[in-house]
Amino acid sequence: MVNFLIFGPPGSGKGTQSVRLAEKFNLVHLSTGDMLRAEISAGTELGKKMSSIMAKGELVPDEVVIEMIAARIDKTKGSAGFLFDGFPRTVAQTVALEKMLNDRGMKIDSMLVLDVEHDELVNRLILRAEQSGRPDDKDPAVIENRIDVYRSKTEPIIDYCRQKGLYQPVNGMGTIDDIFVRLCDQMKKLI
Ligand code: B4P
Repeated sequence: MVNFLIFGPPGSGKGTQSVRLAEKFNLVHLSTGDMLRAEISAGTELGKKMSSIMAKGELVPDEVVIEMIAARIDKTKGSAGFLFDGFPRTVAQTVALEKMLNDRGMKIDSMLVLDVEHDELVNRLILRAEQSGRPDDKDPAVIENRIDVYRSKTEPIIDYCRQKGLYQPVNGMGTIDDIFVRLCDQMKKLI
């Protein structure tokens, strides 16, 4: 099992690239953003509680996403590995993920960090808003808040992972195809 984190600010291409990478390397793609949006679409109690937090661009509580991921890890035993997309987003989530994996005889093998300029992030999300109808993409103030939340709460994970030798920066500027090739080159070193 080889387990990757795909990491970067909102709009950096995590979700876009994860779909392709999971297919190429036969990994299980786990996106907490997708799982939360599925709860909202299904109109569950959890979805109702989380939708206003997400619409403001804030992070949902750690225990909610940790529980979701734990349930999915146990359902998908025996795969080639996991590709965690948008999770972890806090150091507490990272520690919880490490424990979850360690308890099951696994570990985080690599953290791929997409590096993208601020203006490009905003442009991509504004463009996506036209097609996705996602409330957190529609309002420029919410986009800025998501980027601020990333810098203050999520980015500290980079230092945590760097100390463990897991950090692998990847240039996230350019076409989707070019970035895919860069990510594949990094991943092939481990798979
Ligand atoms: P996510 O679903 O993770 O969404 P995101 O950060 O906006 O990035 P995403 O992966 O979807 O977009 P991508 O960069 O691929 O999170 C949404 C919300 O859920 C969070 O704000 C939070 O409230 C909550 N949440 C999720 N996980 C959580 C957790 N663990 N803890 C707490 N809360 C959590 O792509 C963006 C756009 O750019 C797309 O339209 C794409 O087509 C385009 N694009 C990508 N690459 C491009 C390129 N190279 N060139 C041009 N366009 C490109």
